[in-house]
Amino acid sequence: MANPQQRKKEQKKMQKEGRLPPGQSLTKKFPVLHYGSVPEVDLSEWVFRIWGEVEEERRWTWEEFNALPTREVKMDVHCVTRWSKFDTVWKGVSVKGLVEEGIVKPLPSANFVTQHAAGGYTTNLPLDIIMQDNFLLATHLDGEPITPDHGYPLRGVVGHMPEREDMKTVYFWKGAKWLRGLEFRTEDKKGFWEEAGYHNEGDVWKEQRRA
Ligand SMILES: Nc1nc2c(c(=O)[nH]1)N[C@H]1C(S)=C(S)[C@@H](COP(=O)(O)O)O[C@H]1N2
Ligand SMILES: [Mo]
Repeated sequence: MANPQQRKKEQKKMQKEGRLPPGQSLTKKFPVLHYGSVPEVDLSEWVFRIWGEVEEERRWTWEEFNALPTREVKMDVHCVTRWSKFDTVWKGVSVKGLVEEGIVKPLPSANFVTQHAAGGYTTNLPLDIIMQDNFLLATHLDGEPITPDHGYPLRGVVGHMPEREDMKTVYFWKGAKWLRGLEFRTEDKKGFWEEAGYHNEGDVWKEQRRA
């Protein structure tokens, strides 16, 4: 386990490199945070859906989902409760990739996307952010399937890619664990924590924690 001195040293390094957002501190652990309990999953009944403002609705079984093209993305994830975890490597399906390959076709009327999770959790983002390289429908973290606590078998993930100043980075709550579908929408609709008073946009660098 990391000793406190080592943690401080690494935090300083990240700060120097401009990778530590305001009000955050580095953790070597991976805290578990969610409302409610960890849902049971039966992969034989699992279905992932994309619906709403798209040319055609999509549905994939677990097997079909795993046949979609995947990407690996290294990111720093920043939780609104002030911990940051650096250089996490996620593998999964990119929405940008699905759109580029013509597998999903958003209508011109699509402006926002709501992630829907098992158990009713939702979170909302502009389509622009869902289409960035730092948003992934992730099945794996650091080479291993995501654990049940962290969203098995699939979660939304959004984080900071240090070399990519062009992309907006939002807090980690904007990635739904136990993700079951994406709803493309014309109008924005606040999700679970956004309704509870978290900032609707949640930009990490602007410290948009609460509304
Ligand atoms: N389904 C679901 N996803 C969720 C949440 C939740 O309550 N339910 N909480 C969010 C919050 S507030 C955070 S900080 C992150 C935490 O992810 P972790 O437990 O993997 O660290 O998950 C987000 N995704
Ligand atoms: Mo959170």
